[in-house]
Amino acid sequence: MPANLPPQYFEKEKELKTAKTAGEKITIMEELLSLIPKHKGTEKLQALYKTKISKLRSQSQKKAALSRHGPTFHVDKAGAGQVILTGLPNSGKSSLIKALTNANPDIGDYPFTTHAPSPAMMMFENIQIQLIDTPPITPEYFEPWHAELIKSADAVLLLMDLGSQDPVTDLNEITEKLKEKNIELVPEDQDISPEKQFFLKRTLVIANKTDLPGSEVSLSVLRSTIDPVYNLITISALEETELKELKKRIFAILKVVRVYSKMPGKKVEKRDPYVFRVGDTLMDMAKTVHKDFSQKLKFARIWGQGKYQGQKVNQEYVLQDEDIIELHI
Ligand SMILES: Nc1nc2c(ncn2[C@@H]2O[C@H](COP(=O)(O)OP(=O)(O)OP(=O)(O)O)[C@@H](O)[C@H]2O)c(=O)[nH]1
Ligand SMILES: [Mg+2]
Repeated sequence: MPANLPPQYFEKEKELKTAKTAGEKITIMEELLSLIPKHKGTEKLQALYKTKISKLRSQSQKKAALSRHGPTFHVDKAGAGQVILTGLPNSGKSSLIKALTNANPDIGDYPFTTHAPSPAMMMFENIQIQLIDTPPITPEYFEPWHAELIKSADAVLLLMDLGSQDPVTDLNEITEKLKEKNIELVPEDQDISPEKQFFLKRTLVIANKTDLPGSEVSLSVLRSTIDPVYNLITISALEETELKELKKRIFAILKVVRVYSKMPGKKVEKRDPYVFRVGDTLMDMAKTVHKDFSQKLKFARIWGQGKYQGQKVNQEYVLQDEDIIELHI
């Protein structure tokens, strides 16, 4: 079957020949992947790029681990989702990490207090979500590895400093730098097709430092620019206000559901849920619980959402947050 590659593909392919760093190569290959039409005739080509990208990623990771000074290029995912904190210097990224997790990052009123990415786990009810603290993005400084890290994350928290005189210019500076690397921030409820997942990033915009005198002025300027598209969240990382609401929004932006598996006749254990993507079905769950279940599943009973009390559901049933499910084989 012919591949039918579009002209933009061949243009982009030329860039690959001149790319120098692993980060540049990965970015170009991700773009090439998004330009390849998805059908049987291109499966081999898609697989080729995916293999090359994963090889380059693991090589870069090893290199970063060997270099004493180089920051880590890639952070292995952990927990129910990976969320990256982004912002200008001093916007309060590390302060927020400190407030939301058990991590104890360096915090300072000078730029680049944080100089390497650093993951930390945030507890949300009965699951853990991985947050990544990062160095700031500035008009002069935005390394390819940093863009890569954002592209592979599941969502972004963009920190805005309400102590700033001009938060709109701050916002533009960040979005311009991201755009240079083909990253576009999008609102939290936007659906993203798999081909675009590296380039469109669901984002919560967080206005930090509400405790500062005069912060209301910056806040109203910022609101007039981005509300209601982004439904701005206002917090003080220092005084730890509004963090409960923020945590809920972080969970929601990941678009995942928690599901509890229950043995017939036994009580449900709610400590350690399975985590699935919104839209996943009972069959996805059966495959995860045990490989045999996908073949042998006869039916399931469900409790949850205030409307199910042990009713039977079939394989296509779409899982909902906090469902309790009893699989019968
Ligand atoms: N008043 C006030 N100050 C804050 C708040 N959050 C952070 N700060 C202060 O802002 C300064 C920068 O905080 P950091 O958390 O280091 O900021 P950062 O974004 O991690 O900075 P870089 O690592 O340089 O990018 C520190 O002096 C913090 O104490 C807040 O909610 N209110
Ligand atoms: Mg920091």
